[in-house]
Amino acid sequence: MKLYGRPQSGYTKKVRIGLAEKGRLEQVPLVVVSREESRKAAHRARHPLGLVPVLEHDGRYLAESTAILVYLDAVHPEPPLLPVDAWQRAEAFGWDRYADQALTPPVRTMMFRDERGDDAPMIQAAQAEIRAVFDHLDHSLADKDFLVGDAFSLADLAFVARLQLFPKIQFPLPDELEHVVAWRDRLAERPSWTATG
Ligand SMILES: N[C@@H](CCC(=O)N[C@@H](CS)C(=O)NCC(=O)O)C(=O)O
Repeated sequence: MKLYGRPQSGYTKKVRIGLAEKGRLEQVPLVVVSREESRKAAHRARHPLGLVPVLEHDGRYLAESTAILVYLDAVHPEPPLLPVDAWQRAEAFGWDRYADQALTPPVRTMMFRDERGDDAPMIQAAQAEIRAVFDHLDHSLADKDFLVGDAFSLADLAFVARLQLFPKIQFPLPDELEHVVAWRDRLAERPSWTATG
């Protein structure tokens, strides 16, 4: 197995966090594909959109971070990333999509904050979107340690690579959202955060 990606790519990190959770980070080497290379035919043959990450296994290529994590969870089941219970399993996929749709776009916008300045309307809108996500997470985490059931899962993992970025985008988690802050701190204590952050 090998993983095509970039160390700083959030979705590459997402897969590497899953590998670290399973104690397999060192066994799956990262083949760095630069942005320039990712647009060329060789990488398009691995991923039709020319994106990263892509997992290679037995001469086959698998695109999409969530699909890759589902595969890794099937071939290396311990510790599981997906709950067994049907409802909780579906909930975990729901959180994963929510992270993609609600958090990734404003965080990407915030990466350009220095160029645009804090007062730019798109930066302010991005900050408001991020705050709305944190409000929702805080509410959801009020009576539990992890987003789904009582264990770390894909639901939490989907947020880790973004949360790791918050110091860089200079967006401190609001102290009053105590459940989110405690959850972030729990995630940050996991070896998978340290290995990939
Ligand atoms: N839905 C895809 C998203 C992949 C994605 O957006 N990858 C980014 C890097 S994090 C990318 O390749 N962007 C194009 C580029 O950087 O040139 C997944 O989950 O794998």
